[in-house]
Amino acid sequence: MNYSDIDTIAAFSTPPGESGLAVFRISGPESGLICDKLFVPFGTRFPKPSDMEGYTLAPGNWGDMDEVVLACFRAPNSYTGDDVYEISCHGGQAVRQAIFDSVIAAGARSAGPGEFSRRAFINGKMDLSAAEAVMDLIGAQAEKQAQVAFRQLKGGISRTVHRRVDQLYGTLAHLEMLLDWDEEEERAEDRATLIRELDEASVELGRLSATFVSGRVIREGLAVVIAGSPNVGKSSILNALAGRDRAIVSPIPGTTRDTVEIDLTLGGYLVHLTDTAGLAVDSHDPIEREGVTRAESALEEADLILWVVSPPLPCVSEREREALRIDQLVAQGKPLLVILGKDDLRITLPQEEDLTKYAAQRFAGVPSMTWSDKQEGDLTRLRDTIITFIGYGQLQPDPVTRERQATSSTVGDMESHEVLTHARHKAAIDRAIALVTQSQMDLKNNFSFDLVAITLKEALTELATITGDDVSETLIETIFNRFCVGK
Ligand SMILES: Nc1nc2c(ncn2[C@@H]2O[C@H](COP(=O)(O)OP(=O)(O)OP(=O)(O)O)[C@@H](O)[C@H]2O)c(=O)[nH]1
Ligand SMILES: [Mg+2]
Repeated sequence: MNYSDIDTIAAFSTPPGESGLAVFRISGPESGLICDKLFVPFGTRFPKPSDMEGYTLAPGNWGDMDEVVLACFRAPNSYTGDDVYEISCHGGQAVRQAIFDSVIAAGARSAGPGEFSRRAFINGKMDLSAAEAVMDLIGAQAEKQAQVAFRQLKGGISRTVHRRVDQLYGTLAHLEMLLDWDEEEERAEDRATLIRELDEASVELGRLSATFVSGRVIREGLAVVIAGSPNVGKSSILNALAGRDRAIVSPIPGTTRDTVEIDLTLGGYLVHLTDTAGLAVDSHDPIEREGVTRAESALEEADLILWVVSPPLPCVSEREREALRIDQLVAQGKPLLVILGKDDLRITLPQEEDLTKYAAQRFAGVPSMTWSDKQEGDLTRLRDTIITFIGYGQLQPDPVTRERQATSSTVGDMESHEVLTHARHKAAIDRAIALVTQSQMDLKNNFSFDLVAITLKEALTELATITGDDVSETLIETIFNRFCVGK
């Protein structure tokens, strides 16, 4: 859709349906005149800018409809940067419809998705990465999601990117200065200095790019999949983590036939937890086979696998098959935690059924933990293990990793560093890194400074797409079209 950015737009910012209150927004040069036509003040009309006043909604021949609060935010001190009027009305269907119809009849246009934020961007009230964060904040289900979105909204990513942009402009200025000199005067030290300057920029950009691993998990949530043979206690683990009986638990193997998915928050992080059908071997039941296929595709998508093994141990061929599958997943780079389940039964079992020994032999090197839904403390240990994994990107971070994380830019020290949460930002940074590396190569190969300057300018253009300082209309439309109407 092509928008005009100068007319007056209007939309409800609250979702449809009955509610105590609803909020309607009008933004643009005509917004004050429109409100004058439709609302009768209780007292003096807006004695000061940014005031709120009580009004009666009296849209022409409809008679009085509602008592509302009108808030006026005069340009440029508003969300969009234009004159904005916010109407808090009663949230019933008839009142909402009356407000919408009369405001549109009085000359406003119905706003498209994200059009208020688009105006804020066009009017320089926020940059593109901040506008994207608005939607993240609206969609945030977990505390950490909201925290990173808010930091981005307050310009965290923009400031970090601008620091790198300034650094590259410094190098570009250095290059331009050298360009003005005669060829003969060019010295090897100049090239070496330029390469060194670009090294610093490249390292910092690389560091920022690496934060996407944890940033993506914070924004999108961690996909945790519980898998293993039938009847090992998978659904019981899902229920324990969920804190409610979401999946059916029974002593009959093959109880769970389809995947069961729930969202929960652990330590402020969003986690998408999936329970799967037991990976039964050689089943002839078509429903069971479909369940196994779905379990396998959930494993493909998993960020973390909880593989449950419980007594009694399976037969030898099944053990082999299980160990092989775990090896495959680990070889694919899938983080996997072996859960040695039904640990409360350990004391009743013969020595050869000891799962700890079994795991040490079969799954050597794969992190594991004992578990029972009957032992106090096990749930806390399991929760903490998942939270640690999100924080450190490892199931068992050694002290060195913990120390390193504490001084690097990942979730471990989010307070002092930014994390990238958008694939679009990461892609732009990676392209900028490739161009900076190309510039360094060209300098090493004694290519002309003109050529190096062109490549560096391309890198700067890539970084400018993050903040929206240099961005195509198509990209702007793509981003704002994802917004909801009224924001
Ligand atoms: N003793 C003991 N029994 C458990 C534990 N966890 C689960 N069980 C029992 O083991 C049986 C199977 O549990 P489920 O959670 O349904 O196992 P599942 O792996 O989801 O089984 P399927 O869906 O059939 O693959 C039930 O009778 C549970 O009560 C545990 O920690 N200790
Ligand atoms: Mg189950």
